Amino acid sequence: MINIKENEKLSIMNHSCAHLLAQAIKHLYPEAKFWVGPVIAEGFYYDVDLGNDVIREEDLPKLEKEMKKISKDGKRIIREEITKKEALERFKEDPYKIDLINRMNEEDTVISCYTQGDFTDLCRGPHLDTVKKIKYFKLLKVSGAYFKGDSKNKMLQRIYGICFESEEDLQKHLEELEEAKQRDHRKLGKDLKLFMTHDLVGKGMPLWLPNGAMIRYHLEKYIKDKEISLGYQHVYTPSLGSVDLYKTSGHWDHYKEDMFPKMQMDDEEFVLRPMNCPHHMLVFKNELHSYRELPIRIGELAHDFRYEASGAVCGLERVRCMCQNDAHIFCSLDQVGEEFANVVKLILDVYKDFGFQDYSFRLSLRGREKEKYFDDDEMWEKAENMLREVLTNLGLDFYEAKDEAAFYGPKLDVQVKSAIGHDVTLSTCQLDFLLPERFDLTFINEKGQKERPVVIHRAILGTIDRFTAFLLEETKGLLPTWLSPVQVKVIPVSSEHQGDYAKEITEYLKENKIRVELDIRNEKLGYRLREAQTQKIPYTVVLGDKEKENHTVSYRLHGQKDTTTVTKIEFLKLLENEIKSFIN
Ligand code: TSB
Ligand code: ZN
Repeated sequence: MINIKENEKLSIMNHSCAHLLAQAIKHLYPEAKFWVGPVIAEGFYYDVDLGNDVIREEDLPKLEKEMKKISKDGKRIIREEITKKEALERFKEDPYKIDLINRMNEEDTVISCYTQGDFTDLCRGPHLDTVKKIKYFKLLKVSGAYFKGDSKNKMLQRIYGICFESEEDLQKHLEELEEAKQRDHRKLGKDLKLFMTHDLVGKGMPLWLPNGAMIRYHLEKYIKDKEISLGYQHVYTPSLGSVDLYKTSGHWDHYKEDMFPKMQMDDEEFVLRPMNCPHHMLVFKNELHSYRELPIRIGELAHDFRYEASGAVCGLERVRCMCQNDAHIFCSLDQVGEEFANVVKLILDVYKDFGFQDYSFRLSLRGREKEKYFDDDEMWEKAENMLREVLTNLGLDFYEAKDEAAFYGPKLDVQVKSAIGHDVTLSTCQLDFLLPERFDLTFINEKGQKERPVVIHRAILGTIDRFTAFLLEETKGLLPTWLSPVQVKVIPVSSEHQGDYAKEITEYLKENKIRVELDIRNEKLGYRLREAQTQKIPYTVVLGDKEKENHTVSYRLHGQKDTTTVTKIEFLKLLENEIKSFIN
Protein backbone atom coordinates (compact mmCIF):
# COMPACT_ATOMS: atom_id res chain seq x y z
CA MET A 1 0.00 0.00 0.00
CA ILE A 2 1.23 3.49 -0.81
CA ASN A 3 3.04 5.52 1.86
CA ILE A 4 1.81 9.07 1.39
CA LYS A 5 4.54 10.55 3.55
CA GLU A 6 7.22 9.13 1.29
CA ASN A 7 5.70 10.66 -1.86
CA GLU A 8 6.51 14.37 -2.08
CA LYS A 9 3.70 15.37 -4.41
CA LEU A 10 1.02 13.44 -2.52
CA SER A 11 2.43 14.65 0.77
CA ILE A 12 1.82 18.30 -0.21
CA MET A 13 -1.61 17.48 -1.58
CA ASN A 14 -2.63 15.62 1.59
CA HIS A 15 -1.37 18.44 3.74
CA SER A 16 -3.46 20.90 1.76
CA CYS A 17 -6.40 18.54 2.09
CA ALA A 18 -5.99 18.62 5.89
CA HIS A 19 -6.41 22.41 5.73
CA LEU A 20 -9.44 21.97 3.50
CA LEU A 21 -10.92 19.65 6.12
CA ALA A 22 -10.25 22.18 8.89
CA GLN A 23 -11.94 24.90 6.86
CA ALA A 24 -14.99 22.70 6.29
CA ILE A 25 -15.14 21.88 10.00
CA LYS A 26 -14.99 25.59 10.81
CA HIS A 27 -17.93 26.20 8.46
CA LEU A 28 -20.09 23.51 10.02
CA TYR A 29 -18.85 23.82 13.61
CA PRO A 30 -17.93 27.50 14.12
CA GLU A 31 -16.79 26.87 17.71
CA ALA A 32 -14.13 24.37 16.61
CA LYS A 33 -10.57 24.93 17.82
CA PHE A 34 -7.69 23.26 16.02
CA TRP A 35 -4.55 21.56 17.21
CA VAL A 36 -2.37 19.92 14.51
CA GLY A 37 -3.08 18.38 11.10
CA PRO A 38 -0.06 16.44 9.84
CA VAL A 39 0.55 14.13 6.90
CA ILE A 40 1.03 10.48 7.86
CA ALA A 41 1.84 7.32 5.90
CA GLU A 42 -1.90 6.62 5.57
CA GLY A 43 -2.88 10.14 4.43
CA PHE A 44 -3.52 12.92 6.92
CA TYR A 45 -5.47 13.78 10.05
CA TYR A 46 -6.59 16.86 11.94
CA ASP A 47 -7.02 17.05 15.71
CA VAL A 48 -9.87 19.27 16.71
CA ASP A 49 -11.65 20.41 19.86
CA LEU A 50 -15.37 20.77 19.18
CA GLY A 51 -16.43 21.82 22.66
CA ASN A 52 -19.69 20.03 23.32
CA ASP A 53 -20.14 18.90 19.73
CA VAL A 54 -19.03 15.54 18.36
CA ILE A 55 -18.25 14.43 14.83
CA ARG A 56 -19.36 10.85 14.24
CA GLU A 57 -18.55 8.54 11.35
CA GLU A 58 -21.97 9.31 9.84
CA ASP A 59 -21.11 13.05 9.79
CA LEU A 60 -18.14 12.51 7.49
CA PRO A 61 -20.12 12.65 4.18
CA LYS A 62 -21.51 16.02 5.28
CA LEU A 63 -17.98 17.29 5.83
CA GLU A 64 -16.82 15.85 2.50
CA LYS A 65 -19.66 17.69 0.79
CA GLU A 66 -18.57 20.97 2.35
CA MET A 67 -14.96 20.28 1.34
CA LYS A 68 -16.08 19.66 -2.27
CA LYS A 69 -17.98 22.95 -2.20
CA ILE A 70 -14.95 24.91 -0.99
CA SER A 71 -12.75 23.18 -3.55
CA LYS A 72 -15.13 24.09 -6.39
CA ASP A 73 -15.18 27.66 -5.22
CA GLY A 74 -11.49 27.55 -6.13
CA LYS A 75 -9.86 30.06 -3.79
CA ARG A 76 -6.11 30.54 -4.02
CA ILE A 77 -3.91 29.35 -1.15
CA ILE A 78 -1.76 32.30 -0.09
CA ARG A 79 1.41 32.10 1.99
CA GLU A 80 2.21 34.94 4.36
CA GLU A 81 5.09 35.44 6.75
CA ILE A 82 4.44 37.17 10.06
CA THR A 83 6.31 37.77 13.31
CA LYS A 84 5.67 35.83 16.49
CA LYS A 85 3.99 38.90 17.97
CA GLU A 86 1.62 39.20 15.02
CA ALA A 87 0.90 35.49 15.15
CA LEU A 88 0.00 35.67 18.86
CA GLU A 89 -2.38 38.50 18.05
CA ARG A 90 -3.94 36.87 15.02
CA PHE A 91 -4.59 33.50 16.68
CA LYS A 92 -5.55 34.87 20.11
CA GLU A 93 -8.93 33.14 19.97
CA ASP A 94 -7.26 29.79 19.41
CA PRO A 95 -5.59 28.44 22.58
CA TYR A 96 -4.04 25.42 20.84
CA LYS A 97 -2.39 27.56 18.16
CA ILE A 98 -1.15 29.94 20.87
CA ASP A 99 0.47 26.93 22.52
CA LEU A 100 2.21 26.09 19.23
CA ILE A 101 3.35 29.68 18.67
CA ASN A 102 4.70 29.95 22.19
CA ARG A 103 6.82 26.91 21.55
CA MET A 104 8.69 28.82 18.86
CA ASN A 105 11.65 30.26 20.72
CA GLU A 106 12.84 33.49 19.22
CA GLU A 107 10.75 36.64 19.43
CA ASP A 108 11.73 37.51 15.86
CA THR A 109 11.08 34.06 14.37
CA VAL A 110 9.29 34.29 11.06
CA ILE A 111 6.08 32.31 11.20
CA SER A 112 4.25 31.30 8.07
CA CYS A 113 0.47 31.24 7.62
CA TYR A 114 -1.62 29.94 4.77
CA THR A 115 -4.93 31.53 3.87
CA GLN A 116 -7.63 30.15 1.58
CA GLY A 117 -10.79 32.29 1.43
CA ASP A 118 -12.15 32.75 4.94
CA PHE A 119 -9.71 30.34 6.58
CA THR A 120 -6.15 30.86 7.81
CA ASP A 121 -3.95 28.26 9.40
CA LEU A 122 -0.57 28.43 10.98
CA CYS A 123 1.68 26.21 8.90
CA ARG A 124 5.19 25.63 7.66
CA GLY A 125 3.88 24.41 4.30
CA PRO A 126 4.46 23.86 1.47
CA HIS A 127 0.95 23.77 -0.01
CA LEU A 128 -0.76 23.64 -3.38
CA ASP A 129 -1.51 27.06 -4.90
CA THR A 130 -5.28 26.63 -5.02
CA VAL A 131 -7.95 24.53 -3.30
CA LYS A 132 -9.27 23.73 -6.80
CA LYS A 133 -6.59 21.05 -7.11
CA ILE A 134 -7.85 19.12 -4.08
CA LYS A 135 -10.51 16.97 -5.67
CA TYR A 136 -10.12 13.28 -5.06
CA PHE A 137 -10.28 12.72 -1.33
CA LYS A 138 -12.09 10.64 1.25
CA LEU A 139 -12.52 11.02 5.00
CA LEU A 140 -11.78 7.62 6.49
CA LYS A 141 -12.51 7.55 10.21
CA VAL A 142 -12.75 9.46 13.49
CA SER A 143 -11.09 8.60 16.77
CA GLY A 144 -10.17 10.19 20.07
CA ALA A 145 -6.67 11.59 20.66
CA TYR A 146 -5.36 13.27 23.78
CA PHE A 147 -3.97 16.78 23.38
CA LYS A 148 -0.20 16.30 22.95
CA GLY A 149 -0.73 12.55 23.29
CA ASP A 150 -0.91 12.84 27.09
CA SER A 151 -3.78 11.02 28.82
CA LYS A 152 -3.86 13.72 31.52
CA ASN A 153 -4.91 16.26 28.86
CA LYS A 154 -8.23 16.84 27.17
CA MET A 155 -9.40 14.31 24.60
CA LEU A 156 -9.66 15.86 21.14
CA GLN A 157 -11.27 14.38 18.04
CA ARG A 158 -8.98 13.13 15.30
CA ILE A 159 -10.40 12.95 11.79
CA TYR A 160 -8.48 10.93 9.23
CA GLY A 161 -8.54 11.28 5.46
CA ILE A 162 -6.59 10.69 2.28
CA CYS A 163 -6.24 12.49 -1.02
CA PHE A 164 -5.07 11.47 -4.50
CA GLU A 165 -4.41 13.00 -7.90
CA SER A 166 -7.16 11.08 -9.69
CA GLU A 167 -10.44 9.33 -9.02
CA GLU A 168 -8.91 6.03 -10.23
CA ASP A 169 -6.04 6.28 -7.74
CA LEU A 170 -8.48 7.04 -4.93
CA GLN A 171 -10.79 4.15 -5.83
CA LYS A 172 -7.86 1.75 -6.17
CA HIS A 173 -6.62 2.76 -2.74
CA LEU A 174 -10.06 2.40 -1.15
CA GLU A 175 -10.32 -1.10 -2.60
CA GLU A 176 -6.90 -1.97 -1.16
CA LEU A 177 -7.99 -0.63 2.22
CA GLU A 178 -11.13 -2.76 2.11
CA GLU A 179 -9.09 -5.82 1.16
CA ALA A 180 -6.66 -5.14 4.03
CA LYS A 181 -9.63 -4.83 6.40
CA GLN A 182 -10.92 -8.21 5.30
CA ARG A 183 -7.44 -9.72 5.71
CA ASP A 184 -6.77 -8.12 9.09
CA HIS A 185 -6.19 -11.01 11.50
CA ARG A 186 -8.20 -9.23 14.20
CA LYS A 187 -11.29 -9.37 11.99
CA LEU A 188 -10.60 -12.97 10.93
CA GLY A 189 -9.94 -13.93 14.54
CA LYS A 190 -13.34 -12.64 15.52
CA ASP A 191 -15.29 -13.98 12.52
CA LEU A 192 -13.71 -17.44 12.79
CA LYS A 193 -13.93 -17.46 16.60
CA LEU A 194 -10.19 -17.92 17.07
CA PHE A 195 -9.43 -15.51 19.89
CA MET A 196 -11.00 -12.77 21.98
CA THR A 197 -9.85 -9.99 24.27
CA HIS A 198 -11.53 -8.61 27.36
CA ASP A 199 -10.87 -5.43 29.32
CA LEU A 200 -11.12 -7.41 32.55
CA VAL A 201 -8.18 -9.55 31.47
CA GLY A 202 -6.19 -6.64 30.10
CA LYS A 203 -4.73 -5.11 26.98
CA GLY A 204 -2.48 -7.29 24.85
CA MET A 205 -3.61 -10.49 26.51
CA PRO A 206 -5.78 -12.39 24.05
CA LEU A 207 -7.73 -15.49 25.06
CA TRP A 208 -7.42 -18.33 22.57
CA LEU A 209 -10.87 -19.81 21.86
CA PRO A 210 -11.36 -23.50 20.96
CA ASN A 211 -10.89 -22.94 17.20
CA GLY A 212 -7.74 -20.88 17.75
CA ALA A 213 -6.45 -23.33 20.33
CA MET A 214 -6.79 -26.16 17.79
CA ILE A 215 -4.63 -24.23 15.29
CA ARG A 216 -2.12 -23.51 18.03
CA TYR A 217 -1.93 -27.13 19.14
CA HIS A 218 -1.07 -28.25 15.61
CA LEU A 219 1.40 -25.42 15.00
CA GLU A 220 3.22 -26.23 18.22
CA LYS A 221 3.31 -29.91 17.38
CA TYR A 222 4.54 -29.17 13.85
CA ILE A 223 7.51 -27.08 14.96
CA LYS A 224 8.41 -29.16 17.99
CA ASP A 225 8.46 -32.40 15.97
CA LYS A 226 10.56 -30.72 13.30
CA GLU A 227 13.05 -29.44 15.86
CA ILE A 228 13.32 -32.77 17.66
CA SER A 229 14.08 -34.44 14.33
CA LEU A 230 16.90 -31.90 13.89
CA GLY A 231 18.51 -32.68 17.22
CA TYR A 232 16.89 -30.06 19.45
CA GLN A 233 16.14 -31.08 23.03
CA HIS A 234 12.98 -29.54 24.44
CA VAL A 235 12.58 -28.52 28.07
CA TYR A 236 9.98 -26.90 30.33
CA THR A 237 11.06 -24.06 32.60
CA PRO A 238 9.04 -21.69 34.82
CA SER A 239 7.55 -18.41 33.56
CA LEU A 240 8.97 -16.63 36.61
CA GLY A 241 12.52 -16.03 37.70
CA SER A 242 14.20 -14.23 40.56
CA VAL A 243 15.33 -10.67 40.07
CA ASP A 244 18.86 -11.95 40.70
CA LEU A 245 18.59 -14.26 37.71
CA TYR A 246 17.84 -11.25 35.50
CA LYS A 247 20.55 -9.19 37.18
CA THR A 248 23.03 -11.93 36.34
CA SER A 249 21.93 -12.03 32.70
CA GLY A 250 21.97 -8.24 32.27
CA HIS A 251 18.23 -7.98 31.51
CA TRP A 252 17.74 -6.01 34.71
CA ASP A 253 20.13 -3.31 33.50
CA HIS A 254 19.21 -3.25 29.83
CA TYR A 255 15.69 -4.63 29.45
CA LYS A 256 13.83 -3.51 32.60
CA GLU A 257 11.65 -0.99 30.73
CA ASP A 258 10.14 -3.84 28.74
CA MET A 259 9.40 -5.97 31.81
CA PHE A 260 6.47 -6.11 34.23
CA PRO A 261 7.47 -4.75 37.64
CA LYS A 262 8.98 -7.08 40.18
CA MET A 263 6.90 -8.95 42.80
CA GLN A 264 7.92 -9.35 46.38
CA MET A 265 7.23 -12.62 48.21
CA ASP A 266 8.59 -13.09 51.73
CA ASP A 267 12.17 -11.94 51.31
CA GLU A 268 12.44 -12.91 47.66
CA GLU A 269 11.84 -10.84 44.53
CA PHE A 270 10.51 -12.28 41.30
CA VAL A 271 9.73 -11.12 37.78
CA LEU A 272 7.59 -12.51 35.02
CA ARG A 273 10.17 -13.43 32.45
CA PRO A 274 10.46 -11.41 29.25
CA MET A 275 12.84 -13.97 27.70
CA ASN A 276 13.92 -17.53 28.40
CA CYS A 277 17.64 -17.26 27.84
CA PRO A 278 18.63 -17.11 31.54
CA HIS A 279 16.71 -20.31 32.32
CA HIS A 280 18.28 -22.09 29.37
CA MET A 281 21.77 -20.94 30.39
CA LEU A 282 21.21 -22.68 33.71
CA VAL A 283 19.97 -25.83 31.96
CA PHE A 284 23.27 -25.93 30.04
CA LYS A 285 25.27 -25.25 33.19
CA ASN A 286 23.57 -28.11 35.03
CA GLU A 287 26.05 -30.60 33.56
CA LEU A 288 29.66 -30.70 32.49
CA HIS A 289 29.91 -30.74 28.70
CA SER A 290 32.54 -32.01 26.32
CA TYR A 291 33.20 -30.56 22.85
CA ARG A 292 31.90 -33.86 21.49
CA GLU A 293 28.34 -33.01 22.59
CA LEU A 294 28.26 -29.63 20.90
CA PRO A 295 26.21 -28.06 19.47
CA ILE A 296 23.63 -28.50 22.24
CA ARG A 297 20.25 -27.10 21.20
CA ILE A 298 17.84 -26.39 24.06
CA GLY A 299 14.31 -25.63 22.86
CA GLU A 300 11.09 -24.60 24.56
CA LEU A 301 7.63 -23.34 23.70
CA ALA A 302 7.93 -20.79 26.45
CA HIS A 303 5.63 -18.13 27.85
CA ASP A 304 7.03 -14.64 28.12
CA PHE A 305 5.66 -11.35 29.38
CA ARG A 306 6.62 -7.94 28.06
CA TYR A 307 5.40 -4.52 28.95
CA GLU A 308 4.46 -3.37 25.44
CA ALA A 309 3.01 0.16 25.20
CA SER A 310 -0.78 0.06 25.33
CA GLY A 311 -1.00 1.93 22.02
CA ALA A 312 1.26 -0.61 20.33
CA VAL A 313 -0.50 -3.86 21.26
CA CYS A 314 -2.35 -5.31 18.28
CA GLY A 315 -4.44 -8.51 18.20
CA LEU A 316 -2.09 -11.49 18.24
CA GLU A 317 0.62 -9.57 16.42
CA ARG A 318 1.93 -7.62 19.39
CA VAL A 319 0.90 -8.97 22.78
CA ARG A 320 2.04 -8.62 26.36
CA CYS A 321 1.77 -12.31 27.09
CA MET A 322 3.28 -14.51 24.39
CA CYS A 323 4.58 -17.97 23.62
CA GLN A 324 7.99 -18.08 21.96
CA ASN A 325 9.15 -20.90 19.72
CA ASP A 326 12.50 -20.45 21.37
CA ALA A 327 15.84 -22.25 21.42
CA HIS A 328 19.36 -21.49 22.53
CA ILE A 329 22.16 -23.23 20.71
CA PHE A 330 25.42 -23.70 22.58
CA CYS A 331 28.37 -24.23 20.25
CA SER A 332 32.06 -23.61 19.81
CA LEU A 333 33.31 -20.56 17.93
CA ASP A 334 34.11 -22.56 14.80
CA GLN A 335 30.61 -24.07 14.72
CA VAL A 336 28.85 -20.70 14.54
CA GLY A 337 28.80 -20.48 10.73
CA GLU A 338 27.34 -23.93 10.24
CA GLU A 339 24.77 -23.53 13.00
CA PHE A 340 23.63 -20.20 11.62
CA ALA A 341 23.29 -21.81 8.20
CA ASN A 342 21.19 -24.59 9.74
CA VAL A 343 18.86 -22.09 11.39
CA VAL A 344 18.46 -20.10 8.16
CA LYS A 345 17.71 -23.34 6.31
CA LEU A 346 15.08 -24.25 8.90
CA ILE A 347 13.47 -20.80 8.55
CA LEU A 348 13.36 -21.18 4.77
CA ASP A 349 11.94 -24.73 5.05
CA VAL A 350 9.17 -23.56 7.35
CA TYR A 351 8.31 -20.58 5.14
CA LYS A 352 8.14 -22.94 2.17
CA ASP A 353 5.76 -25.24 4.05
CA PHE A 354 3.45 -22.29 4.64
CA GLY A 355 3.96 -20.72 1.22
CA PHE A 356 5.34 -17.41 2.57
CA GLN A 357 7.09 -15.42 -0.12
CA ASP A 358 7.09 -11.82 1.00
CA TYR A 359 9.81 -11.32 3.58
CA SER A 360 13.24 -9.76 3.90
CA PHE A 361 16.35 -10.41 5.96
CA ARG A 362 17.56 -7.63 8.25
CA LEU A 363 20.93 -7.56 9.94
CA SER A 364 20.09 -5.74 13.18
CA LEU A 365 23.03 -3.87 14.66
CA ARG A 366 23.78 -1.84 17.78
CA GLY A 367 22.67 1.80 17.75
CA ARG A 368 24.12 5.00 19.10
CA GLU A 369 22.39 4.93 22.48
CA LYS A 370 25.04 2.79 24.07
CA GLU A 371 23.32 2.44 27.44
CA LYS A 372 20.66 0.27 25.79
CA TYR A 373 23.33 -2.28 24.98
CA PHE A 374 25.90 -4.20 26.91
CA ASP A 375 28.95 -1.98 26.97
CA ASP A 376 31.91 -3.73 25.39
CA ASP A 377 32.95 -2.22 22.06
CA GLU A 378 35.35 -5.01 21.27
CA MET A 379 32.73 -7.69 21.82
CA TRP A 380 30.22 -5.84 19.63
CA GLU A 381 32.67 -5.33 16.85
CA LYS A 382 33.60 -8.97 16.87
CA ALA A 383 29.98 -10.17 16.95
CA GLU A 384 28.72 -7.79 14.27
CA ASN A 385 31.59 -8.55 11.90
CA MET A 386 31.25 -12.25 12.45
CA LEU A 387 27.52 -12.20 11.77
CA ARG A 388 27.96 -10.06 8.66
CA GLU A 389 30.54 -12.52 7.39
CA VAL A 390 28.35 -15.53 8.13
CA LEU A 391 25.42 -13.97 6.24
CA THR A 392 27.63 -12.96 3.31
CA ASN A 393 29.05 -16.47 3.09
CA LEU A 394 25.52 -17.82 3.07
CA GLY A 395 24.80 -15.67 0.01
CA LEU A 396 21.81 -14.17 1.78
CA ASP A 397 20.30 -10.97 0.44
CA PHE A 398 20.04 -8.76 3.53
CA TYR A 399 19.96 -5.10 4.56
CA GLU A 400 21.47 -3.54 7.66
CA ALA A 401 19.63 -1.57 10.34
CA LYS A 402 21.17 0.24 13.28
CA ASP A 403 19.63 0.25 16.76
CA GLU A 404 17.70 -2.97 16.23
CA ALA A 405 20.06 -5.41 17.98
CA ALA A 406 19.30 -7.24 21.22
CA PHE A 407 21.14 -5.81 24.22
CA TYR A 408 23.39 -8.88 24.20
CA GLY A 409 24.24 -9.06 20.51
CA PRO A 410 23.42 -8.53 16.81
CA LYS A 411 20.56 -10.37 15.11
CA LEU A 412 19.40 -11.65 11.78
CA ASP A 413 15.69 -10.76 11.73
CA VAL A 414 13.16 -11.85 9.17
CA GLN A 415 10.85 -8.92 8.51
CA VAL A 416 7.28 -9.22 7.20
CA LYS A 417 4.46 -6.76 6.59
CA SER A 418 1.07 -7.10 8.22
CA ALA A 419 -2.21 -6.44 6.37
CA ILE A 420 -2.42 -2.95 7.84
CA GLY A 421 1.20 -2.21 6.99
CA HIS A 422 3.13 -2.89 10.20
CA ASP A 423 6.72 -3.98 9.59
CA VAL A 424 7.36 -6.73 12.15
CA THR A 425 9.96 -9.37 12.93
CA LEU A 426 8.79 -12.95 12.56
CA SER A 427 11.83 -15.23 12.81
CA THR A 428 15.06 -14.22 14.47
CA CYS A 429 18.56 -15.67 14.87
CA GLN A 430 20.97 -13.91 17.21
CA LEU A 431 24.64 -14.13 18.04
CA ASP A 432 25.67 -13.77 21.67
CA PHE A 433 29.06 -13.72 23.36
CA LEU A 434 27.71 -12.03 26.48
CA LEU A 435 25.40 -14.45 28.31
CA PRO A 436 27.96 -17.31 28.25
CA GLU A 437 30.26 -14.86 30.03
CA ARG A 438 27.66 -13.66 32.51
CA PHE A 439 26.73 -17.23 33.47
CA ASP A 440 30.33 -18.44 33.28
CA LEU A 441 29.47 -21.25 30.87
CA THR A 442 32.18 -23.64 29.78
CA PHE A 443 32.78 -26.92 27.95
CA ILE A 444 35.86 -29.11 27.87
CA ASN A 445 37.64 -28.72 24.53
CA GLU A 446 39.79 -31.20 22.57
CA LYS A 447 42.85 -30.24 24.60
CA GLY A 448 41.04 -31.03 27.82
CA GLN A 449 40.79 -27.35 28.70
CA LYS A 450 37.80 -25.25 29.69
CA GLU A 451 36.46 -23.15 26.83
CA ARG A 452 33.57 -20.65 26.59
CA PRO A 453 30.75 -21.64 24.24
CA VAL A 454 28.96 -19.14 21.97
CA VAL A 455 25.18 -18.89 22.23
CA ILE A 456 22.82 -18.56 19.27
CA HIS A 457 19.31 -17.43 20.27
CA ARG A 458 16.70 -18.28 17.68
CA ALA A 459 12.94 -18.31 17.22
CA ILE A 460 11.62 -19.78 13.97
CA LEU A 461 7.91 -19.05 14.26
CA GLY A 462 8.90 -16.08 16.43
CA THR A 463 6.01 -16.39 18.81
CA ILE A 464 3.03 -18.63 18.18
CA ASP A 465 0.95 -15.49 18.61
CA ARG A 466 2.61 -13.35 15.94
CA PHE A 467 3.03 -16.30 13.59
CA THR A 468 -0.69 -17.10 13.77
CA ALA A 469 -1.52 -13.44 13.09
CA PHE A 470 0.69 -13.43 10.01
CA LEU A 471 -0.50 -16.82 8.80
CA LEU A 472 -4.13 -15.74 9.03
CA GLU A 473 -3.42 -12.62 6.98
CA GLU A 474 -1.40 -14.51 4.37
CA THR A 475 -4.08 -17.16 3.92
CA LYS A 476 -7.02 -14.77 4.40
CA GLY A 477 -8.17 -17.23 7.05
CA LEU A 478 -8.30 -20.22 4.69
CA LEU A 479 -5.76 -22.39 6.46
CA PRO A 480 -4.24 -25.53 4.97
CA THR A 481 -6.30 -28.61 5.81
CA TRP A 482 -3.84 -29.95 8.40
CA LEU A 483 -4.19 -26.75 10.45
CA SER A 484 -7.88 -26.00 9.97
CA PRO A 485 -9.84 -26.19 13.23
CA VAL A 486 -12.63 -27.91 11.23
CA GLN A 487 -11.42 -29.81 8.18
CA VAL A 488 -14.70 -31.16 6.81
CA LYS A 489 -18.30 -30.01 7.04
CA VAL A 490 -20.92 -32.69 6.32
CA ILE A 491 -24.26 -31.42 5.02
CA PRO A 492 -27.19 -33.68 4.11
CA VAL A 493 -29.45 -32.17 1.44
CA SER A 494 -32.38 -32.98 3.73
CA SER A 495 -31.85 -33.91 7.33
CA GLU A 496 -35.01 -36.00 7.22
CA HIS A 497 -33.89 -38.16 4.29
CA GLN A 498 -30.12 -38.33 4.55
CA GLY A 499 -29.61 -37.33 8.20
CA ASP A 500 -28.67 -40.84 9.35
CA TYR A 501 -26.31 -41.37 6.47
CA ALA A 502 -24.68 -37.99 7.20
CA LYS A 503 -24.20 -39.06 10.84
CA GLU A 504 -22.62 -42.30 9.71
CA ILE A 505 -20.12 -40.48 7.43
CA THR A 506 -19.34 -37.97 10.18
CA GLU A 507 -18.64 -40.76 12.67
CA TYR A 508 -16.43 -42.56 10.17
CA LEU A 509 -14.28 -39.48 9.59
CA LYS A 510 -14.14 -38.67 13.29
CA GLU A 511 -12.98 -42.19 14.14
CA ASN A 512 -10.18 -41.63 11.65
CA LYS A 513 -9.02 -38.45 13.36
CA ILE A 514 -10.49 -36.02 10.85
CA ARG A 515 -11.89 -32.84 12.45
CA VAL A 516 -15.43 -32.87 11.13
CA GLU A 517 -18.65 -31.01 11.82
CA LEU A 518 -22.17 -32.11 10.90
CA ASP A 519 -24.82 -29.58 9.92
CA ILE A 520 -28.27 -31.18 10.09
CA ARG A 521 -30.13 -27.99 10.90
CA ASN A 522 -33.43 -27.43 9.18
CA GLU A 523 -31.99 -24.61 7.09
CA LYS A 524 -31.93 -24.35 3.30
CA LEU A 525 -29.02 -26.18 1.66
CA GLY A 526 -27.72 -22.94 0.08
CA TYR A 527 -27.66 -21.23 3.46
CA ARG A 528 -25.70 -24.06 5.09
CA LEU A 529 -23.24 -24.20 2.17
CA ARG A 530 -22.65 -20.46 2.42
CA GLU A 531 -21.99 -20.75 6.12
CA ALA A 532 -19.39 -23.50 5.61
CA GLN A 533 -17.83 -21.14 3.10
CA THR A 534 -17.63 -18.16 5.49
CA GLN A 535 -16.24 -20.45 8.19
CA LYS A 536 -13.40 -21.13 5.71
CA ILE A 537 -13.71 -24.90 6.04
CA PRO A 538 -11.52 -26.59 3.39
CA TYR A 539 -13.90 -29.46 2.48
CA THR A 540 -17.70 -29.57 2.32
CA VAL A 541 -19.42 -32.90 1.84
CA VAL A 542 -22.94 -32.79 0.43
CA LEU A 543 -25.04 -35.93 0.78
CA GLY A 544 -28.22 -36.46 -1.26
CA ASP A 545 -30.27 -39.53 -2.18
CA LYS A 546 -27.76 -40.64 -4.80
CA GLU A 547 -24.86 -40.64 -2.36
CA LYS A 548 -26.93 -42.47 0.25
CA GLU A 549 -28.02 -45.14 -2.26
CA ASN A 550 -24.52 -45.70 -3.70
CA HIS A 551 -22.68 -45.32 -0.39
CA THR A 552 -20.58 -42.47 -1.73
CA VAL A 553 -19.72 -38.92 -0.72
CA SER A 554 -19.68 -35.80 -2.90
CA TYR A 555 -17.20 -33.20 -1.79
CA ARG A 556 -16.25 -29.72 -2.88
CA LEU A 557 -13.22 -27.64 -2.00
CA HIS A 558 -13.59 -24.23 -0.42
CA GLY A 559 -14.43 -21.58 -2.98
CA GLN A 560 -15.27 -24.09 -5.73
CA LYS A 561 -18.61 -25.12 -7.13
CA ASP A 562 -17.69 -28.47 -8.76
CA THR A 563 -18.19 -31.57 -6.71
CA THR A 564 -16.39 -34.89 -6.93
CA THR A 565 -18.03 -38.15 -5.94
CA VAL A 566 -15.96 -40.92 -4.35
CA THR A 567 -16.33 -43.68 -1.77
CA LYS A 568 -15.85 -42.75 1.86
CA ILE A 569 -12.60 -44.75 1.94
CA GLU A 570 -11.27 -42.83 -1.05
CA PHE A 571 -12.29 -39.55 0.54
CA LEU A 572 -10.48 -40.42 3.78
CA LYS A 573 -7.33 -41.44 1.87
CA LEU A 574 -7.38 -38.16 -0.03
CA LEU A 575 -7.61 -36.16 3.19
CA GLU A 576 -4.92 -38.21 4.92
CA ASN A 577 -2.54 -37.81 1.99
CA GLU A 578 -3.06 -34.08 1.86
CA ILE A 579 -2.46 -33.72 5.60
CA LYS A 580 0.61 -35.97 5.53
CA SER A 581 2.19 -34.07 2.66
CA PHE A 582 2.32 -30.98 4.86
CA ILE A 583 3.44 -32.43 8.12
CA ASN A 584 6.29 -34.65 6.93
C1 TSB B 1 14.98 -15.84 20.33
N1 TSB B 1 16.03 -14.25 23.61
C2 TSB B 1 15.57 -14.27 22.25
C3 TSB B 1 15.13 -15.66 21.87
O1 TSB B 1 16.05 -16.61 22.34
C4 TSB B 1 14.40 -13.27 22.13
O2 TSB B 1 13.61 -13.14 23.05
N2 TSB B 1 14.33 -12.62 20.98
S1 TSB B 1 13.21 -11.52 20.61
O3 TSB B 1 13.11 -10.55 21.64
O4 TSB B 1 13.52 -11.03 19.30
O5 TSB B 1 11.84 -12.26 20.54
C5 TSB B 1 11.67 -13.39 19.71
C6 TSB B 1 10.51 -13.22 18.77
O6 TSB B 1 9.31 -12.96 19.51
C7 TSB B 1 10.60 -12.04 17.81
O7 TSB B 1 11.35 -12.39 16.70
C8 TSB B 1 9.15 -11.80 17.46
O8 TSB B 1 8.74 -12.62 16.37
C9 TSB B 1 8.39 -12.25 18.69
N3 TSB B 1 7.85 -11.14 19.52
C10 TSB B 1 8.57 -10.20 20.16
N4 TSB B 1 7.77 -9.37 20.85
C11 TSB B 1 6.49 -9.80 20.62
C12 TSB B 1 5.21 -9.35 21.06
N5 TSB B 1 5.08 -8.31 21.86
N6 TSB B 1 4.12 -10.02 20.63
C13 TSB B 1 4.25 -11.09 19.82
N7 TSB B 1 5.42 -11.56 19.39
C14 TSB B 1 6.54 -10.92 19.78
ZN1 ZN C 1 17.25 -15.88 24.07
